[in-house]
Amino acid sequence: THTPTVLAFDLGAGSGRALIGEIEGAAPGGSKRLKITEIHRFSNTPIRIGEHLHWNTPGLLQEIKTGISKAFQLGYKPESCAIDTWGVDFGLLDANGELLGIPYHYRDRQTEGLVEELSAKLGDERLFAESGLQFMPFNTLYQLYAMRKANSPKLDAAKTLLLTPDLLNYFLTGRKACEFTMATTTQLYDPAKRAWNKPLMRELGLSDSLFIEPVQPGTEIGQLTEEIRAELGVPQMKVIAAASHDTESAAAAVPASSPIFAYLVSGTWSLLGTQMQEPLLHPDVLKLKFSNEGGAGGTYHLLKNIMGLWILQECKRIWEQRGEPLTYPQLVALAETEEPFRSLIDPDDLRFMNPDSMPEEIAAYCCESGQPQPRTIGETVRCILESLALKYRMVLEQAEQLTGTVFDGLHMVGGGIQNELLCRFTAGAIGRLVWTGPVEASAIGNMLVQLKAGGYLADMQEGVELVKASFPMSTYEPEQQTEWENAYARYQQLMEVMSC
Ligand code: LFR
Repeated sequence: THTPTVLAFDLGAGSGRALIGEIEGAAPGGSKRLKITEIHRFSNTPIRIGEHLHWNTPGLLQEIKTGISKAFQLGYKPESCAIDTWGVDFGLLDANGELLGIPYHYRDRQTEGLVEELSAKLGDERLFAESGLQFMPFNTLYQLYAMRKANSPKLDAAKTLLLTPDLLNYFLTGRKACEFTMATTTQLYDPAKRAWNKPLMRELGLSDSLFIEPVQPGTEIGQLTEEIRAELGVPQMKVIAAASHDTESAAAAVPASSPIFAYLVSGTWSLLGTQMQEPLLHPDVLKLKFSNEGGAGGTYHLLKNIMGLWILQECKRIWEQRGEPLTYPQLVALAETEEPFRSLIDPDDLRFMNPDSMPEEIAAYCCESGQPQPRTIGETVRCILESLALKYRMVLEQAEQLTGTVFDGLHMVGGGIQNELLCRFTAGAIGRLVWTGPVEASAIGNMLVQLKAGGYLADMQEGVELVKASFPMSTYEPEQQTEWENAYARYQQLMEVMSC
């Protein structure tokens, strides 16, 4: 029998992976299951060149090629492949269709101060009404404005802007496209008008013809070019636009049992949100700093970026440099035996975006807010994980306030759920159930869009049912409710004091 097979590339800020997805039991009467197999994994390390931080874009393309070769060498026959990545970043193409320069990394410091500058120039209400987004300093808007202010010759020469997944798809197929979910992360796409915000581009001295008309997830972009097939020795394969923003791929794979649910995509970032049918452009969304991002299957997602495990990843890197190379399980084990709620931070304080030394930055925050500074690695990790969990509660309650919904629990998906202490803390902090799984949500959501495009799923809801039938979910019950309630009261006070 025919086994529908697809290949998904999921690129995160720290690593990328290629996974094969197969629908087993697809024969009539069989109970269908999605089987996923990781065939390639690689690290994704930003590169500092001079003053700027860049992505290793050619290196990523090379890894994608390796993934394609491996798929066929291993005997799989994927009908299609698709790529999802982090949001906002892009490459610029010149008039000959060649890449201009090396794409910037969203943590590059070129956009420092620009959120304030554009808010003063254009007003928060307008910026929000025309984008529906929380003003994150790395949004495409601010990156392009930074290049404009620097009189970037690359920007002058640019004819087309392609967001990262579209750029990689272009390298594979020779076809330029713009996928919708990524377009909505730029802060240059107007969700009410469902069109690019060309007046704003012109007002900021940006060309209004850089961006291509968006296409929906599931659109076929093209086939592998002849050159790539010859280079890799592989047959024809379709390249499909996934819900190519990783967060939206992950959200599409949340095994929720009702259409209204709250989720947390946990990785380098923590994205906490809920699926909607329309963007919510109410002024309170601006006030509470939530975003409306386009999703798969015609959905919109109301969500908030929380700094996430980045803070722990950075501490780990610094401790390694200082001769303390600990694994995540070791770090978590140290945190587990430390005194609870000794010191707390706001993970979303911008000082944590890209500091030179994360542990020192945490200590400085604690000192400035009149709390004891973490003295040991264990104390620091405990502070990070408890603070994240408390922040999740705050944001979950804000999402409820904005949508007028009460959520009975929180679905956590993504690599971060392997940190069981964080899942336990989250259940404690929110005082409700936490369901975890699947870990590979982004890759799975990527596959679902391909399988739907291939005609193997009627709609995305059928995809969610497939996820439920295929991957186990764990449940965490809330513990130590009095302690968490007290900590949350303290946390709210801290947020108030530190935001003055
Ligand atoms: C998560 C993510 C977030 C986006 C951030 C930067 O991987 O895609 O959704 O805000 O990365 O692009």
